Amino acid sequence: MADLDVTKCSIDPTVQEMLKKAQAEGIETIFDRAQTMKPCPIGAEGACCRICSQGPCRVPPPKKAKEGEPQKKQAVGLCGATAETIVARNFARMVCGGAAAHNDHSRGVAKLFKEVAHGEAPGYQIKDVAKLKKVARDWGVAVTEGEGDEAKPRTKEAIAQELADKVLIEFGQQDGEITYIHKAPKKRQEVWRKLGVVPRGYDIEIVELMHRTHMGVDQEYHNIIKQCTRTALSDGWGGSMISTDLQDVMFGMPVPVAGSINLGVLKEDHVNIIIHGHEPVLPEMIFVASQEPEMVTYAQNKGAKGVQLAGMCCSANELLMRHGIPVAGNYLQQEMAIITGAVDAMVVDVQCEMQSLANVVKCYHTKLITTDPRARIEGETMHIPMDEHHALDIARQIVREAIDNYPNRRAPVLIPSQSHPTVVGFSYETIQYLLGGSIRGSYYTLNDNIIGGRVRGVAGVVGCNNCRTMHDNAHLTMIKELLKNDVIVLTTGCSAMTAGKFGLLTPESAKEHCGPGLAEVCETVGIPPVLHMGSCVDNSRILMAATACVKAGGLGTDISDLPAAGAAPEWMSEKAISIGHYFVASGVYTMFGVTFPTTGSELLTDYLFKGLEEELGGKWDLYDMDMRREMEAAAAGEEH
Ligand code: BF8
Ligand code: SF4
Repeated sequence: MADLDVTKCSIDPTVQEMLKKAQAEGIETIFDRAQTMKPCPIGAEGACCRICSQGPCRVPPPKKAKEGEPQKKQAVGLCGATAETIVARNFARMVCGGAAAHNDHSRGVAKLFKEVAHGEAPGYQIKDVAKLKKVARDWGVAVTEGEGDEAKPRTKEAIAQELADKVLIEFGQQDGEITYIHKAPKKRQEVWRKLGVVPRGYDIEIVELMHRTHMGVDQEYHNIIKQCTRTALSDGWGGSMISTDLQDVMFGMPVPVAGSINLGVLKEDHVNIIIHGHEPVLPEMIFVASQEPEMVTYAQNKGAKGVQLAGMCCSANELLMRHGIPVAGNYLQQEMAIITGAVDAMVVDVQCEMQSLANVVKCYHTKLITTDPRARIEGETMHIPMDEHHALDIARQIVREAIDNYPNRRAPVLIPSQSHPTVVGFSYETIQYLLGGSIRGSYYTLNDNIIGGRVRGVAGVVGCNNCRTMHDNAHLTMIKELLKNDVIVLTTGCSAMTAGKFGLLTPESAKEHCGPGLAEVCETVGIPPVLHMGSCVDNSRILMAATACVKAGGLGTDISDLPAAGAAPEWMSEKAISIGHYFVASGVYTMFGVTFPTTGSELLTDYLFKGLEEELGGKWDLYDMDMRREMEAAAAGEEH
């Protein structure tokens, strides 16, 4: 275990408190490992190739020669691959990993949707018929049958069955264009068509990019990045958008709802169940099961007052947005939750679940339950696989496991006191409604405020935590700085949770944190200055909000004309790279923090940071240490 200064690990007091407890109890966490294991500097800049067994070949930029000494040449791989090729291939494989995660999530949702449409998934339903019809229209599925006066509404099942088939076909589609591309502004579609980057299907782009980055295939970096663009677009304007839409249809479209966030939402005298992961399919049923009166009685018979469900990572965002289920924390708090000693079961599905959970639970009574056949964890875990034909039964089994485990609590329980109220649930449709009321609901009101100078722009601040940088600090610093400058913030993922934990997801916070223009707008509309739009697949909602701004008029004819930017100041996952790249491809200036995975090639990084702008109107950038210091100094100046 490392000697940790917990105040440098996180700005979140709950994390600091739990880290102290972990230290006292001898539990190793990711924060210890971050101290003892330094990242490989060559891998960090993308300059290590290990895609064939002649490598790994390392090609970092040569050190600058001392005066009078000859400059060393830039190394190439054994096969002659240049740094540009190697770094581009590594970047591309991150895009592949991220897009695959989102598109495979989406496939699961689409398959469930088909079963629901055919009445083969008991417990699930088509909850939001208005959204079903809206999505059906996007896909060219008729919502009525018969002509003219004879026309009658089709049943929701008939619409859903046809829609499900159309959606599922696009996963394996080989040619043509994916449907949702047509929802982008016309001018954006033309940019993509001209460049030849419109995705044909959701699987094909990932497979082709994997092929092209195999040894000895695509060895021209512009060409590799071009396929990255096509693949990332198949995520943002494809898989992610499908997940968002079909989840809304089945589980309900989010509308503003109150919630609370941080480890303080756990209750010492309740059975605590944490839902952790990304796919809301089983969590929706666990929510139902945990509320059943028999289940509450069962918990009471075991000595608990009830069942407290709380979320972690993006499954949390999904449940929070639709049902107001409290959030226990973001990515770097998963080990911390168990260290409270109060979690009776942590139920995981897919993505962002650290394998170390299996190690931490050994020291507590917590049951770690995996539920997806694609995501098992070695060690002391329990596997209860999801089956959509019996989802509610499985959910009940899981809740009962947690309740049965309640009497086994052993370590001293310590739940941090902090939790903060939030208002969440801002789908792009809801924002439209709030901005203008039901009659002339329109993003025009926002545009009008931008044109009038009250709001200076829109920023999407999204993405992960990363233990290589102080937990939550960069998110909070950046968001506060944006608000101060009258920039409204749209947020998702772990970043949204940071905003919530530090009190920025309430309408009242506008007065305290925003410049006068934005504060006035938030007060008039009654919204928080930071709008929680959901999980990471819900970044598609941000794309739709940007498109709605373009369509409302007055700010240009393309997303790249908007005063809008994207940022993931603490990113760590491959999904973040796919998201960042589809933001860039959609015409957005996109800034990532901590490190950037292509710095091993100046040429390639220059292309991503400058060259792409000429083609796509958007570009990558790095939120580097200098910028950060400046912002932190500005923030500190405010406080003193
Ligand atoms: O999908 S923000 S750490 S939890 S990857 Fe993971 Fe990153 Fe959090 Fe959600 Ni998104
Ligand atoms: Fe080295 Fe080329 Fe093999 Fe990569 S593909 S490991 S650069 S020989």
